Amino acid sequence: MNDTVIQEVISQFNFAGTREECIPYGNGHINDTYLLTFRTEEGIRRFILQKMNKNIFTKPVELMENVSGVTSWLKKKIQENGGDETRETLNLVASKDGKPYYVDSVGDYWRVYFFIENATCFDVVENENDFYQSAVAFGHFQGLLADYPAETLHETIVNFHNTVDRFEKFQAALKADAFGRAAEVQEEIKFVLDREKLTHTLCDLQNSGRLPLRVTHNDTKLNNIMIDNATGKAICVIDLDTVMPGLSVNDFGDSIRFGASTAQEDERDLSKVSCDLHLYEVYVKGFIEGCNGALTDLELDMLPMGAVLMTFECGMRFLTDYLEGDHYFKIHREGQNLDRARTQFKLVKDMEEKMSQMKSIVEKYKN
Ligand code: ADP
Ligand code: GN1
Ligand code: MG
Repeated sequence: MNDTVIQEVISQFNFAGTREECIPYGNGHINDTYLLTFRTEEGIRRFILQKMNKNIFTKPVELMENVSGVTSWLKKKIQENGGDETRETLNLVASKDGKPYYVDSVGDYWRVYFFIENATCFDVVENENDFYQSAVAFGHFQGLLADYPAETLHETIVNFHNTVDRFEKFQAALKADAFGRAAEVQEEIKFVLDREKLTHTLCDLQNSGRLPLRVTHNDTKLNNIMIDNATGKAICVIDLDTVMPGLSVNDFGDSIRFGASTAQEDERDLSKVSCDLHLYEVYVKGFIEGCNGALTDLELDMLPMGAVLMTFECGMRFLTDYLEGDHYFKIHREGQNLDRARTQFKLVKDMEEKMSQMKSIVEKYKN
């Protein structure tokens, strides 16, 4: 990143001390994230500096209204519950003009969060307790936001988890085949086209009102949770860009897609990729506990479907992006989005085979 721009941005926030470094940080696929370090008289102070992806988040001001609203709400709830609001929610640093963001001279939007110290984000489950903790935290997160005035939330990405719409976008990308890549991925394309009917399952239940709309996170990857290094507890849910009204089963499903997989999201050796039913069970237990009785019977019954559909949808999104020349998800090597799509489809296939076991596991924790 151009250091002049970084200088400009940093000068627009009130940081104490002298800047030590500003380095790219984390494994997010969307925003440009930096770790920003200052040396002050009291010691080292760290911050997360993020350039928001304005191609994806086309209304950054509204997005930041959501983030400010949700973090203020969570702060109040955490204080009421006797928690530590400096670590249990993201805390924004206001810019010099009092806004929760700064627009630089080329029109990019930046924000700063206090760095949550002594906590870790995991890209794979190293310890099943971390996964269990993340389940409780994501379930609990929904509970804390259950009475949030949902009508004040902006839809930051329209149709974000509308799987039917995602399917239509996939078909459009396939038809255009702008990069001439369709011919080499016929097997993956067939995998998607064969499952058109599946894409309607949750959307139909949502449209008929049988599944309730809740305030959900919508991007519940394990690496969007911070685990306290000392206690092993999930302390903070991060990456709030997609908090919007949505389905609880999708929040559940996206966590399974990422965390119950036996391999990384972009693993090339597909023999390593499957859905680990033990990890699935660990998450089911934690999520149901974290939701604390809030889920309806139908939501509980649809949890396994949420896992299949979120995985399928994500695979379809990776494949769409591959066909469109990788403009959405960041890639670090050629073919990475195709590799990501392949792992997701392998997982879908595996989950389809394990569906009856996945249902029985939910039954076990239902009451
Ligand atoms: P993206 O939308 O690109 O995934 P995230 O907001 O998830 O961006 O941030 C990327 C990574 O930066 C996270 O996975 C986490 O490792 C780190 N991170 C983000 N916010 C904080 C924070 N307040 N304190 C410590 N680390 C953070
Ligand atoms: C993106 O922002 P990040 O890396 O946590 C994406 C999710 C996908 C995920 C796949 C706003 O999440 O929807 O499931 O990549 N976020 C957005 O890893 O599109
Ligand atoms: Mg993230």
